[in-house]
Amino acid sequence: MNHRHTPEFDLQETLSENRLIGLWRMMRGFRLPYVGATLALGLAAVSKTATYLLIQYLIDDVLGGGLLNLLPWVALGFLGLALFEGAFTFLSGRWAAFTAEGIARRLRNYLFDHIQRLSFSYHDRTQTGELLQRATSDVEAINRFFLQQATGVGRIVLLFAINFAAIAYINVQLAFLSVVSLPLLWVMSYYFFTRIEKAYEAYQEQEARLSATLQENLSGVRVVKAFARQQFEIDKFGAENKEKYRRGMRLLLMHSLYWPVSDIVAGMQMLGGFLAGALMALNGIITVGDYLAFSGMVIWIIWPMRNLGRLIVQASTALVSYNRVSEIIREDREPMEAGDHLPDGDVRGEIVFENVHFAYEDGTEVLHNINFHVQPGQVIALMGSTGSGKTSLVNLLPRFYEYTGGRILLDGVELKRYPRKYLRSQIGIVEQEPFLFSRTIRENIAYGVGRQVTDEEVYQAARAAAIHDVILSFPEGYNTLVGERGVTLSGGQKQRVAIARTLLKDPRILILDDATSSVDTETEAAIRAALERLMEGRTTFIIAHRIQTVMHADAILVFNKGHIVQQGTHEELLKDEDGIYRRIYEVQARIEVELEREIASVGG
Ligand code: DCP
Ligand code: MG
Repeated sequence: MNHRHTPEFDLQETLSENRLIGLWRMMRGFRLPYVGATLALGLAAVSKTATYLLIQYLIDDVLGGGLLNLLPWVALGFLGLALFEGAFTFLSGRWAAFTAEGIARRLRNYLFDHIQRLSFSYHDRTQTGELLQRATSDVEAINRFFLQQATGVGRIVLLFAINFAAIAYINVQLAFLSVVSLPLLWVMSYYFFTRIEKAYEAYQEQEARLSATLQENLSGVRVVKAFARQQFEIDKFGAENKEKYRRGMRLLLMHSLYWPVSDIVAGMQMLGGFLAGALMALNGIITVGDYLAFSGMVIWIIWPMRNLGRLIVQASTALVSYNRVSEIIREDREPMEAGDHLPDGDVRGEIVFENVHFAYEDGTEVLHNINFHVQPGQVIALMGSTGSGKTSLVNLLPRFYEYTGGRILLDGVELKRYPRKYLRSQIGIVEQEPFLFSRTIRENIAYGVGRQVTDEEVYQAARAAAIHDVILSFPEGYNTLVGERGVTLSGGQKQRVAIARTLLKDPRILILDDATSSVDTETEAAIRAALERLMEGRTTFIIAHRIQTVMHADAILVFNKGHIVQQGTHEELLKDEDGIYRRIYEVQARIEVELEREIASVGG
C-alpha cells in the first residue's frame, strides 16, 4: 500500500464535475480500509440484531417453552454477541480514521506541493489568506466527510437492510409499517441539504475573506502602526467578522431547524410502529417475544433513516469544500521540465532581446519593443524611474512570466525552448525585496544550492557580500535564527544575506534587482569590489539608481514607461546633453559636491 504517499498520485486526474465521483476517486488507495470499516460496522450491526432475536428466543422458547437448561447458553450468547459488537465497532473506528486521516494527509501534502508550483501570475491574483483557509478548513471538512459520513452511509444502509429484513422475518406487514414516513424524511432532508449547502458556501467564503484580512493585517502591521490606522483596521476587521457571525448564525439556524423537525417525524414514526406492534401482539398476530425483539430493532431502522438525512445534510459542507479545494487543484502548474532544448552544461550567457513586448495578465503592456544585445560575461545596468519596467524585464529571463511579443534569445536559442528548471539553475536573482526564512543565517545562505556546502564556502559568499563580519558579531554567529524567532536584520543586512545566497549558487547569469539600494555608499563600494571578481565570466544585470553603481557597466539601458530611451556606455550617454542619463548624473553629482562641502564645514 506504499503507493499512497508517492507524489505520482495526481489529484488533478481525479477531478470530476460530479463531486461525489470526485470524492470517490480521491479515495484511491484507501478503498480497502474504507470497505473494511463499513463491513466491520455492518458486522457490529448484525450482532445487535442477533441480540434482539436472541431476546425473542429467550422469551418465547426458553422461558415460554420451559427449556430452562438452555439458560446458561443463552447468557453466554449475550456475552459473546456483546464482545463481538464491541470488537468490530473498535475495528471500524480504527479503519475509518486510517482512511480519513490518510486521505486528508495526502491531500494536504498535495496542496502544499501544488501551491508552490503554480505560476507567478496565479500568486499575483490570489490572496494568501484565501489559500491558507482552503488548505486547512476545507481540507478538514473533507476529512470529516471520510471519517464520519462516508463510512456512516455504509453503516446506515447495512443497519437498515439487516433490521428491516429481521423485522420482515417476524412480520412483513410490520416491517412496512415501520418505514412509511421514509419518503417524507428524505424529501425534507433534501430541502435542507440545498439550503445548508448555500449557507455553508457563503460562510466559507466569508471565513476566507476574514482570514485574508487577518493575514494582510499581520504582514502589514508596521504600516498600520506607522500610519496610526489601528482603529480603521479594527473597524474593517470588525465588519468582516460581523458578516461571518451573521452567516454563521444563518447556517446554524438551518441546522437547528432541521434537527427538531426530523426528530418529530422520526418520533412519530417510532410511536406508530410501537402501537402497530402492540396491537398485533394483543391480537395474537405476533408473540410477546416477537414484540420485544421488534421494539428493539425498530429503533435501528428509525435511527438510520433519521441519520441518513443528517449525513446528507452534513455532506453538503464536504461537497462545498470539495469544490473550493478542487479550484486550486484545477490550476495548472508551471511546467518546469517542458522545453525541447536542454544543453548538457552551463549557458555561455549571450542574450538578445528582439522587439520584445510584455503584458501582465490584465493585458496592459508594461514593456514595449525592447531591443538590446548582451555578450557573454558583460555587465548590463538598468536604470529608470520607478514603475518603468526594469523588474518586469529581468523576470522574463528565468521565465517567471512569458513575454507576449518578439523574441528573447539565450545563446542563440529562443528562451521558450529552455526548460524553466534549467534556466533557474543558470540564473541567480537577488530580488528587490529579498525574503529570508525563519531559519538560521547559514541555512538561509545555503538555501537553494541543492547540495551539501562546506562552512568555508558559506563564509566566502558572505565575505563577498560584505556581511561576514556582521554575522560573526551576532551571539550565535551563523547559527543565529533570522526573523520572528531570532534576530531582526536591517534592510541592508537582509539584502546582503540574499546576495550571499545567490553568489553561493554560482549562477552563470546574475541579476541584482536594486540589490544594494538599502546599503550605504561605503558598504556598496565594498560589495562592488567583491562582486567585480565574481561577475567575471558571467553575464550580469544590475538594476540601480546610483550613477556610481552603473557607470562601469558595459552597457547602460535607460528605461522610461516601458521603453528603452537610451542605451550605451557611461561616456556615450553623458554626451547626450538632453538625455535623462545626463540629467540624473548632474543631479547626483551636485548632491555629492554639496554633501562634501557640508562635511568639510562641519569638520572645519
Ligand atoms: N506590474 C503589474 N503586475 C506585477 C508587477 C508589476 O502589473 N505583478 C506593473 C506595475 C508597473 C509596471 O508593471 O506599472 C512595471 O513594474 P516594474 O516592477 O517592472 O517596475 P520597476 O521595477 O521598473 O520599478 P521599481 O524601480 O519601482 O522597482
Ligand atoms: Mg523593480
